[in-house]
Amino acid sequence: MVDSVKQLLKAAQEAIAASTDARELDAARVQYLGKKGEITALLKSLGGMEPEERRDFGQAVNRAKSEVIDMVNARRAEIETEQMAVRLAEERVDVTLPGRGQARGGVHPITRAMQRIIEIFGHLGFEVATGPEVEDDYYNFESLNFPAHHPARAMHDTFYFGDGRLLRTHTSPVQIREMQKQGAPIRIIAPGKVYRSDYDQTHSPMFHQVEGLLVGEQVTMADLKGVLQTFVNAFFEADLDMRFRPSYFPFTEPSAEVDIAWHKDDGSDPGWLEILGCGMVHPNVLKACEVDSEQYIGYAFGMGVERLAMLRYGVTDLRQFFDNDLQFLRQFR
Ligand code: 2NM
Repeated sequence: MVDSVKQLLKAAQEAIAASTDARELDAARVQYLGKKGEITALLKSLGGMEPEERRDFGQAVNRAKSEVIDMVNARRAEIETEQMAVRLAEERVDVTLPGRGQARGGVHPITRAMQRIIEIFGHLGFEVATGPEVEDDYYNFESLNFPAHHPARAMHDTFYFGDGRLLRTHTSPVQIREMQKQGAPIRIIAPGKVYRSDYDQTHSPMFHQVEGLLVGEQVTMADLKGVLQTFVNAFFEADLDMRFRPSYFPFTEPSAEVDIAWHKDDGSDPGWLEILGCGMVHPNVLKACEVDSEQYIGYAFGMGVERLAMLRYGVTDLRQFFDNDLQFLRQFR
């Protein structure tokens, strides 16, 4: 009888040794030790034996059972070690290999120009204000003293959503919102994306603007000119001649366009180049923001970032800023 246990033990040992992964090993374990396993069946049969026989046989079966348990555990540890060795070999990393050349990215020239502008005005005490790109007629036009059917609205080539909303054509709405919030005095710039339905060598339907606004007591156009001269010299890192030329904007009175004396690289005669617009904030704009236009006076200005970046970096087609041609962009790294 005990011989049969030995045979069973031998068969179990072979099955366990033959198992090559956790699943096969578990199948072998279930075959011998499971609820309906062969050793379990022998243990169940003890109940029907004579006491004499039962003692020896019981000891043999119990010993066999603990041996099989030990064998399963030992084999499980072996399998785990084998599998770990395989994984380590497969996932081996050669730390001596040279790295793949990772190209260094760079900041887009428009972003860089924008950061420069923000930094320069930051030194002059201007805080950055931002606001929504989707606006309505009130903030984009009406509060800025655009008469209802004034041609200046058409000049802006506005994108309308058809439900009263529109894409802002300038960042002035940000200044209105900020002035309504903060009141006067105030000194802010509003950088951001603006949208006009226009597309050629010098126009893109989305472009970037920085507008500035200062409102205080006894502010003059000379203050405005001084700030803009300082800005222009800092931005172009040069001592540039600058002039105000009379112009018209609904939101400023008087209004001016600012030209700088520009020497082209080709050696031709210097000429005047328009780079921004400005003026003294129209009293109606202050009134829309509930700022007392008797006590307060302000100046404002606005510039196109692409235009300034073109001049600063010698780019001749504004569309290059939006093509994302890496050969073009790498020049600014
Ligand atoms: C320009 C030219 C002149 C301007 C006006 C305002 C506001 F909101 F305060 F009325 N912000 N920016 C302004 C004035 C913008 O861009 C050519």
